[in-house]
Amino acid sequence: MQIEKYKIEEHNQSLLSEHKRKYEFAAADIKNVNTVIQKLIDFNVAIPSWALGTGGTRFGRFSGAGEPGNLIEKMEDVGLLHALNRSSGAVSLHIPWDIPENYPAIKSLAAQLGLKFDAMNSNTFQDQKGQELSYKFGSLQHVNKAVRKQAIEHNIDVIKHGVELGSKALTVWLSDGSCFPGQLNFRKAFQNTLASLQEIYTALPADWKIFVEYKAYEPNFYSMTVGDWGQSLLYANKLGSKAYTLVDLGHHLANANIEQIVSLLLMEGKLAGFHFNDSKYGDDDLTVGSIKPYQLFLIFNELVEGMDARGMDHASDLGWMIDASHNVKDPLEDLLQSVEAIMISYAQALLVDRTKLNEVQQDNDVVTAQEILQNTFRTDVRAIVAEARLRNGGALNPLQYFRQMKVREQLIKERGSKTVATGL
Ligand code: LRH
Ligand code: MN
Repeated sequence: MQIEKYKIEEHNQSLLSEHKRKYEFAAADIKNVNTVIQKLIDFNVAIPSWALGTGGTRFGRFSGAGEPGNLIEKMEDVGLLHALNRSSGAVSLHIPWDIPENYPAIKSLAAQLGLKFDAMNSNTFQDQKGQELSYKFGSLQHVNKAVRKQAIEHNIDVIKHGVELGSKALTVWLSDGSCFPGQLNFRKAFQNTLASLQEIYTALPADWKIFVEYKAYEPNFYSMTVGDWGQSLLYANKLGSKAYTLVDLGHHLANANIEQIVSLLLMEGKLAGFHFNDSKYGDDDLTVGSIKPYQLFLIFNELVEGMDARGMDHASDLGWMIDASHNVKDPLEDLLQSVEAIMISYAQALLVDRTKLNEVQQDNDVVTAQEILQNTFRTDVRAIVAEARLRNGGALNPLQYFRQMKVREQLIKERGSKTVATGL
């Protein structure tokens, strides 16, 4: 299913006067409003191919209807999101959940939908049918060299798929670790994992990057062999200049100061990018900005400050990806809300008066520093984000369009109600 441009124009026409009123009010206080809007137009967030169907937990999965039953339909769903918000112009594939059978067909569909292929994701956290050796006790860390070899070859296969599609990065998240004290020799597990990553690193094309994603716990519950940003950075520094640390917002222990981690990884030039989501307790993979919107703003505040300090290009120098799971929401509505939350936090971070903030930081004027950040966080930038969409050919209110035009109902008519998407 594709969305016709004239239908989006009709939608925008119906909302234009209200939008213009709100936009003029919001823009009145923003000196460089057109610069801000251009940065929003240039900014895209990659959609995870594994989060286009209904997710679940070990306690149950309540499948939705009209889900994409194959990679083509998943691409079409990402194309739908991008047609509505013009900020979802990339897809991140997970192998083997989304093996591209016909590269030319997938590439021409991506071009037609205006989509790029962001980082590829390997999977050595599940045993596939017909797989010779099990990953029950890990993959790149495994005590058995043959298991490590099998996992290394899988990652190299994933790179090959990515090269065919034009991707430029491999994300490696390892479920490797241990569940009980004494189960694992931490040093040997680290050294096995590093040696395995070095073989994968050697197979990287010259213009590729490898993203080492860390996670504090789950599915191992005593130790994870890439358990925090420090361990990931240790691997990335030992691997070389093409290796970076990927920050999944849900992969931290409670109350971790993620914005400080981001600032320091940026300072070191070792920040890969993000798996955006939100959480209250563990790796809940909830809608971005749905639980801790202020933390998301503080993270983007550090990103804009740190990227500008290094002269980085906001849109292309980091990996912007969502990694969420939709247990109770329509996957596409959830993703529309997540992209909107990211665009709002980025827009607000662009409005922070950095000159003034630097001044009051130099004066240890703690109160004014907080006022600068919280006044910006309490600034309603939704009309600015909507104006960027309007100028970029998108819908003024993507979620309203999705509901009013009964997009899910149309997908159900096309696909039936029994299709199940591969993924989490
Ligand atoms: C692990 C993770 C990783 C993906 C998986 C789907 O929790 O965040 O990024 O491979 O989710
Ligand atoms: Mn992730």
